[in-house]
This record gives sequence, structure tokens and C-alpha cells, in this order.
Amino acid sequence: MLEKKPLITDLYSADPSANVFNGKLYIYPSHDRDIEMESNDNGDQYDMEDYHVYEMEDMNTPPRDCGIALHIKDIPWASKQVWAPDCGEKNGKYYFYFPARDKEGIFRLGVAVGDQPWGPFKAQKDPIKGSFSIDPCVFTDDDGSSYLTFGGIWGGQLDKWKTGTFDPNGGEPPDEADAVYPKIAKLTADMLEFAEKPRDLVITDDAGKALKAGDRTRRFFEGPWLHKYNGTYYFSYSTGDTHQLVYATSKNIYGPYTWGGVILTPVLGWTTHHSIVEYQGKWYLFYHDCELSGGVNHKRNVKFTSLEYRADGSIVTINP
Ligand code: FUB
Repeated sequence: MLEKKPLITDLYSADPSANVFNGKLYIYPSHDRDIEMESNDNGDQYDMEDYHVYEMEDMNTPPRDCGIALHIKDIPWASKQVWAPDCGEKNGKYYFYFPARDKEGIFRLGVAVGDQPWGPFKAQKDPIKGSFSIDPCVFTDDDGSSYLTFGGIWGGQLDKWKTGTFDPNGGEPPDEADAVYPKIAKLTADMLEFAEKPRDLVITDDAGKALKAGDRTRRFFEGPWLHKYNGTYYFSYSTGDTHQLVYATSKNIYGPYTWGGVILTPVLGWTTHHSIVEYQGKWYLFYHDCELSGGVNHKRNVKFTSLEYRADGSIVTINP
């Protein structure tokens, strides 16, 4: 049984984005390095340099490492920290989205293009124009339009962009103010740029009020994922310092999204990050914890487990 077990055991892996291409499941994780570093709130310990892609035939066979798909030395604009990626497909080409710090130390989003789901991917010369922060998730809707949702506060810098420009002294708003919003932007037809200025993706409580910054067990922190189930959009994410994976739903891709509940209670390790995918007729949650390293925050391992919806569309909370 592979469920809830480390899937990749020869190196550390995290932030799994799982996607199905050509009838096979591909995992796009971060590749955590086996290095000694102190943890801090800036996330300096997540000092990753390359990406591997993994292919899974079925849920009983360990994934196959397809090798290095992209290395930071081949990303002209990046200086360090290639964090959580995702991959989308259009007209037989594969578009690999990733965050990295630029030469000024500001996180930007990049895209690299390949002919196969496993790469290799060739990075564009510059980051996506107007991009910032981390954790891009690409979602293609039924009409073929693709969107990026993205963002992450603290080390992910989203809270330094509240005014629309980068403020190195920015941070989370006071508890009683609205929480920092994750972002959503439609992509151009060639998948390489934003077709619009990124919009706020607002998450509300049941009464329609935007979640407050002090609502730390529910407000957005990082690791967005967007999927559709029975005609409803599900936006899911990590609450960061309260270590939960949670979701909110909407009938409109741009939101507002209404609070839904907890998907996964805290795992071993500080970060929690996920994706949700349907494969071979069942729904799965891909996530990570730090089991292999005995709890070292920046030495994580990817796992998966089954995910269930109730008849009303709500997601059954999973205990890791
Ligand atoms: O892996 C580096 C960062 O840690 C990711 O970008 C975040 O989502 C968190 O998992």
C-alpha cells in the first residue's frame, strides 16, 4: 500500500502538484536539498535548485523519476529558491510554472516550455510580466481558458505587495483588517503571460464577509490549488502558521469563494502543501510531510491519500 507513505524515498520532495496528461499521472514537486540549515520565517532553508518530474502508472506502483526537468542555472532571470511548481498543457506543449527569487531577491513567477509532460523544460528569458510572490497553480477551465492562481505570505512576499508595488517592510495587516488576498489571473492564449492584471481572490465566511487577517485557522497563507467538481470551483490552500489545508467554493472562477472547511489537519513539519486530482475514476489528495527526515522542516516527502466528497459537495476532513 502506497497510501500515506513517502512516495519518493531517494531524495526529499515537497509541494506536489499532480496532473493527468495522456492518461497518466504526473507529479511536479519541489526538490528539497539534503542540506543543514536553521529554519526561519523567511523560508531561507528552502534553498532548492532544480526540479524532477515523476510519472505514476497507477496508485499501487511507486512513481518513476523522469529525471531533472529544469535547473536554476538554466533560468536566466533567477537567483535562488525554486519553490513549488505546477504544469499545464495546451495543444501538445507543456507549460511548467515556477517561482524563484530574481536577481534583486524578489520572488517572481516563471514559465518554461517542453514537448513532454516530464520535460525537459526551457525557461523563458524573463519572468512573467507583472508577476510576483510564489506557488503558481495553473487551472484550465472547460472552455479551454487557463488561469494562474498564486501567492504566499511571509517568506512568499505576497504581504509586501499590498500597495501594488514591492514594499520590503510590508507584512500581514492587523488582525481586524481583511486578510491578504491570493491572486488569480487569466493567461494569454500562448500560456506565457498574464492576459489581465492579477485580481484579488476573495475568501469569505458564510455571511459573505471577507476573512480577517486575525482568522489564522482560515485565512490564506500559501499553496493555492484550484479544481472543479460537479460544476463548482474549489479553491484550496494552506493556512501556514496554523498548519491546515482548507478550501472554499464558488460558482464563479474569480470568486468570491465561501469558506468550506478543513481538508487535512496538521502534518509532521511546519509547511503543508497539496494538490487535488481525479485519476482512474477516484479523487486523491497529494501532500507532504517530514516523515523521512524525522521532522526536519526543509527535508520533506510527498504522499497521497484518497479524498472523498459528501453528497452536498463538502470534502471529508482527512487526518494524516
Ligand atoms: O517549498 C517551499 C515553500 O514551502 C512552498 O513554496 C510553500 O508552499 C511551502 O510549502
